Amino acid sequence: MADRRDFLKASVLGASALALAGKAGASSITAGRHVTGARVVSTWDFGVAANQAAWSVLGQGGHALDAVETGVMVPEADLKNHSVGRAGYPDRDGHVSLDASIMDADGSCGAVAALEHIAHPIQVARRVMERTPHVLLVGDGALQFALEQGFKKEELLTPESEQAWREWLQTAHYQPSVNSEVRSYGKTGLPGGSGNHDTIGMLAIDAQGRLAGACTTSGMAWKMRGRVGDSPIIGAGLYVDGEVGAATSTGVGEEVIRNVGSFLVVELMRQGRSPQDACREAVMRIVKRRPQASKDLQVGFLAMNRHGDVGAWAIQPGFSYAVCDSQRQNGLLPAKSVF
Ligand code: SD4
Repeated sequence: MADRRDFLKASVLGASALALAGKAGASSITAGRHVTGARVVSTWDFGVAANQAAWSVLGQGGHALDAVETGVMVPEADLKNHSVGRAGYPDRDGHVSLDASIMDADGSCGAVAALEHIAHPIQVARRVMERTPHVLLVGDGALQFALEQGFKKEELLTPESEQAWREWLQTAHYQPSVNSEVRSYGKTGLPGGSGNHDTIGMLAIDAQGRLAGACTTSGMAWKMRGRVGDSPIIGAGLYVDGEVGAATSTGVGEEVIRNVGSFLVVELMRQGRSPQDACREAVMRIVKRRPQASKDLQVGFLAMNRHGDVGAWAIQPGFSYAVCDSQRQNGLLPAKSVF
């Protein structure tokens, strides 16, 4: 497949050159019918560093579930990343409120939503999965559970994020912008927005062929207090079925929830679509339902099937995803898009 050739070339060129390649570059890779090695993929340019952390698990023969948890903790801790974990931009009332989910190949899953004061919500999501009879804990109940589990209560609003919030308060205009992930992190040179949302979704397959996924975010900056996006909603922001594949999403969560996006991508793969084609179809469902609104919003899907093949698609140009396996540690690819 030409896409694979482009990907290999791009891996050599490095992440920034790839980003500049824009829509002309590869947007899916096919590693053959049966991948024998491990692979991890994740959304946006900050996925490169996250993948490397995940690879520290996968490269040692570790479990995909441990890999995705370890990987997404990198942007959760990154003070330059203003919408995942610590230093995330707050809601319109100044509270940093975090959403996260994790899912294993057998359908086990856990999530937290509107969780405050805990720096690594993905770890709490995993505890929900492994130590409770539930799937999703929210708000004060999620915080109470986290504290019972020994997590530290912290102030996550940094001076920089607080200053950005105070500047936003001067107009208090809520308008999610396209690809704000890029400018908020600021490395790729892809077209950006005003920096009010970003999310890491990560999918991995380990050397034993086990799939897992994780997704974590502080959601849309300046959101209403109590707003929950797609990221902690199993089937919307994340879905994994070990017999088929895995999918995750980024962008305006309301549109993803309305279309149960990640579940849809996995079901399309179950019907025989490639990961890229499944992502394209899921994006088109959003565009067809709301053609006018779609012109000004971004949603991107990223998918991996049970063979380790990867694909992505977005409404707008500018969505990138990072790929890491034994051949290449820091590939960053631009996804194809509707517009
Ligand atoms: C949300 N989907 O909370 C997340 C935000 C996001 O890129 O992914 N931004 O709606």
